Amino acid sequence: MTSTVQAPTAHEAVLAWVEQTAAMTKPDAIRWCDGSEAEWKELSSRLVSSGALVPLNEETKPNSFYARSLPSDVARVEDQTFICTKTERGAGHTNNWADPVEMKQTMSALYDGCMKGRTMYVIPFCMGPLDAEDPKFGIEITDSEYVVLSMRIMTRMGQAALDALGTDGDFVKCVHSVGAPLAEGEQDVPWPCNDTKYISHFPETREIWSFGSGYGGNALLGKKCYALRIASAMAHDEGWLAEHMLILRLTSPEGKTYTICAAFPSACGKTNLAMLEPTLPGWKVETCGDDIAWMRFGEDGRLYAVNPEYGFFGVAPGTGWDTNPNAMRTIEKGNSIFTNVALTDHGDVWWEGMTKVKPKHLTDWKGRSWTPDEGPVGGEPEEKAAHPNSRFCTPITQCPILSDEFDSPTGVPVDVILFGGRRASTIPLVAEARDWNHGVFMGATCSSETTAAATGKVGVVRRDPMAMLPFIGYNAGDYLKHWVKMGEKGGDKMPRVFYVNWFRRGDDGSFLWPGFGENSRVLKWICERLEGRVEATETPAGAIPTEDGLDLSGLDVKGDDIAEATAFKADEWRAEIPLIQEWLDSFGEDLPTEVAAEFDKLKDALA
Ligand code: GTP
Ligand code: SPV
Ligand code: MN
Repeated sequence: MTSTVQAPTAHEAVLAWVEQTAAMTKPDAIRWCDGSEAEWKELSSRLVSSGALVPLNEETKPNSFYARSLPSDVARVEDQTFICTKTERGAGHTNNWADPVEMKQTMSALYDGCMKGRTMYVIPFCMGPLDAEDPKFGIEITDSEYVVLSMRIMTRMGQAALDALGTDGDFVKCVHSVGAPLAEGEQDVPWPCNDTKYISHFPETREIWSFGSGYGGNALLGKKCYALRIASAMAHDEGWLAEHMLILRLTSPEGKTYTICAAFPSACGKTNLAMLEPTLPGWKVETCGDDIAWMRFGEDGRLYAVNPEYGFFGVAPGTGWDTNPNAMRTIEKGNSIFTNVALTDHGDVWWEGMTKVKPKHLTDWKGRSWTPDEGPVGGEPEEKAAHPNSRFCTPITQCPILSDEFDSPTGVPVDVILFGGRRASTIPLVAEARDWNHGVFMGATCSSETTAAATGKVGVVRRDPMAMLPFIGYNAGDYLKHWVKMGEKGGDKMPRVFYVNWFRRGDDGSFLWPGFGENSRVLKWICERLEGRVEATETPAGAIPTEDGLDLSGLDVKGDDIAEATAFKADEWRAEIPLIQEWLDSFGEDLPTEVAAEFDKLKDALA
């Protein structure tokens, strides 16, 4: 084994932990990642030679690669994701809990020798700008080159992060292994992983242990594991918020800029809204982030949002020139990794929704020859060419509408918070909260149909508080209480809260609202509400646009679709009450009284 003597740091705790992890996992070599171009070239070439990556067409996707995972390793594994706190209450009723000592015993047995035949990479990284007042560092140890390459896109990593950490800085210890040791001379497989998977978090000691999966959310530990689960626990202790939110800057034709943060569950539209191309003339959107927002109070008492990430790990299907042209422009610049999409005969990528006309021939995400009429050879004609949770991993700096404020160490002042989900009925297109606690209630009771971003059934309605159900790193009751307390602290300087639903459906099953760029019409209404320029109709579920409230100029929609999309329907809300009741009851004594009081108001108003 290569010793750590040449380690590019004098940080004692880092060195000791790297030694200790190597002693447990027993890699053939240890490699400290510097984040250089040369390192990217070397590791990507190695994966191309071994067949793990396919280089894409240099003309259309320069310096980009294609990966196919095993069909059993395509999404986050919520069933195998654990919050390990001393008491079961610490993790709360929405998480899988395990005793930290027992979990470490279980996983140590799995980690024992798990990196044999492989290199152990040490990836120093920083979530958020390196020049932040309180930069949040992490070090990920992994035996996957795919993870190293992806972390280089998704985070600020390498020697610069290690230098900024200094010799005694705090860091989150992140251990990852695909769990597939190689015997002497054994040939590697394209996607090493293990049927046994554990994604474990130790919020009390700020550690992450991941085993068995190579998929993004399970393996790129800076993302969901650190920047949401561990960071939400840090944020609770330190008085800030770590949220599953996009951050966008919207400028009106008069030149006024608003910051909007929006929490939608996985695969429910954050990336698309973050890069929206407004259909309304004169409005401009700039992107700060598409998945995670860290929000802290600034000196002026307002909330400021920072995107801790450095890349997009976006849902590929549905991304096209007509839906999200800015994402298309971002990936066109190359330097990206595509996973589980389809491959064209020209060495480019394709997925459902990219183009209206499907290519005549593709290689599908399972590596089978595929045609639009017949589907894959040996499969069913209706099988999609790309997996529904196939993803592009691409540098955020390539986004043509990236905000100048993206790199700001203090972030951007938040004017509006949106909650949303994927609901075929009940939830109107847009509704404004009466005040902060009503907004917290909206977030707390937010619900959505499940998507392919996590393993399990798709299309089942579940409550997803603040779009954080899979990502709250501690007790969900304490989390809601923290939201209430943040409002008490921020008072009238807190952002205004709205609840949106782009996914309401008509009797024929089709979406009532055109979505995508047309969502700018809803954002305009929200800005007008902020300016006190537009009236609204009060309903028990919040204030909704009046009949002529939304700017629909130039919008071609059929019949009463817009009226149906925006409607508050009391009977549908009455049917929702028992579902909300059941959800809030599940918190038991941990439910904040403020949230219970808002529910009482809703029930009274509907009675
Ligand atoms: P994660 O990365 O999993 O957190 O997801 P996300 O919230 O960023 O979701 P994303 O923007 O990638 O959207 C997921 C899917 O929803 C894609 O297939 C989009 O095409 C679709 N979608 C996004 N916005 C809209 C919309 O306004 N209307 C409709 N009908 N579909 C949308
Ligand atoms: C999500 O599932 O919400 C994602 C993708 O953003 S992953 O990083 O894999 O969790
Ligand atoms: Mn996400």
